[in-house]
Amino acid sequence: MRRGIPDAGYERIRTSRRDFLKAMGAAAGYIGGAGALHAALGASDERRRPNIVVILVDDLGWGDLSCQGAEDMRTPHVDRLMAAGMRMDRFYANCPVCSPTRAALLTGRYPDMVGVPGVIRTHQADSWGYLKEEALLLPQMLKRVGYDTTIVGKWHLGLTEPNVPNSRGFDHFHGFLGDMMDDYWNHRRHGINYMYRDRQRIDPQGHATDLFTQWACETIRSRKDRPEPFFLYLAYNAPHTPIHPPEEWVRKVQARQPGISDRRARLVALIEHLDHGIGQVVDCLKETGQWENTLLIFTSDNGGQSGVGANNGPLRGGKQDMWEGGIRVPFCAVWPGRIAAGRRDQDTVACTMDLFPTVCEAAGMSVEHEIDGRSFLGRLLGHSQPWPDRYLVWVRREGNRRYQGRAYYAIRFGPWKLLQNTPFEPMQLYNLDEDLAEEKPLPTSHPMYGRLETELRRHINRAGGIPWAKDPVDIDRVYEGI
Ligand SMILES: [Ca+2]
Repeated sequence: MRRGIPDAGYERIRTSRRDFLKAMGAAAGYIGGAGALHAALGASDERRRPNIVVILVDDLGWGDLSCQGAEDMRTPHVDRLMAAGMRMDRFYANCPVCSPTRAALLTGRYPDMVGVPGVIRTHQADSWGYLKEEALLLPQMLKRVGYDTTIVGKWHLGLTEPNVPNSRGFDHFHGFLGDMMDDYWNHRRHGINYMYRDRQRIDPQGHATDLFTQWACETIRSRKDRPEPFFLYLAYNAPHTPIHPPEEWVRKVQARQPGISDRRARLVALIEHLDHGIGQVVDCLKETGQWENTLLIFTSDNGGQSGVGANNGPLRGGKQDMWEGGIRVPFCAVWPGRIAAGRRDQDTVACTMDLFPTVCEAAGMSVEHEIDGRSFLGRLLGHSQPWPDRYLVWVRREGNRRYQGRAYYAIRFGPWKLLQNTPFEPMQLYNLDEDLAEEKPLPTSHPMYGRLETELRRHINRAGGIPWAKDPVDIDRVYEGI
């Protein structure tokens, strides 16, 4: 067992070198995976394509679930999901902050390859991304094979046309456009109401987590008995700051956990309340008879924010950092009858952008255009899918005093990881297999230092052709009225 990562009760899935070579031998058989699955689905029987539910939570740290080792927390519903399918221990968000990871999820590209290396915000002077208008989004792909597509919750990929959900492939949008809410109850950001139902501004009453749960359940119920499959992207804003749990949930945590700090109790309560909502969504899928034909994916967009009491387990750092605590996130995929329950993968290094081709393959489609992600559906289904090491790059551009509008990076290959946490510090090399906590930097003379540096430069050069700001920028142009 890797240090600090609980694994009781789970089958451990390891790939030895021999297994890997054997799998490579079988690769030709696997490469037809999408086609084979498509044939199995039956091109003429759209009803057999699975519903797809992606639950993306916001700033949930590696250790902030009871099944991930949080002893002061009870998250029975997500714990059950983790046990009901395949859980992955080496799953990464594509960025240590929100917008870029969301861009990677919906495009299958590195965030800076689609213009979103940093957070998109209301004020252009502090906005570090503009989603490339030509980028093909996951809901657009799924619509090609008949999916009904819905986003509930946080969009965070643009505030103006054409970068709003209904113009980028979602049939239905029920949620908010912005980067965060300053208040979970009134849902405003900088005093602006970004809550919409499709293109209509709304002003609902209630806690944001409850609203998104309710809207997700309404979507699921309304899809019952419909012939076409649905894609539901449920992007909760919890447990992102501000830490605004319903007070009764705080009291419940304080009664159960004597001695817990107020700060931690509030975060635990916000997460437990989120867990409760996810349980309702799963119940809704089951009650409407759609659970058996649903691929459900659960993950977080970046690590937990240390300053508000988040727990990133044995990992160093948190949100905003390129340390493991900033980018390594909980992950599971559940698909009754297709993904065996109780499996735990401790080897496959995958990330958010891999979900694009994985979901497309599960829907029986192949991806013909250029993407950076790689489907791991074969691994989820228990096939001997080869998984050669690859260079994985993380980027974030940010504008406050610490970052000055510049980008900082990490790159990983096999166990080797080169990273920096601001644009102004030297890159540091670690071997994650031997030093998961990233406490023992290796010398710059190490051969992997130069190799990773070179590959990172190649990536930066490649992404250099993609603008991350719209030119000319009209900073007064807002979503309303377009
Ligand atoms: Ca986030």
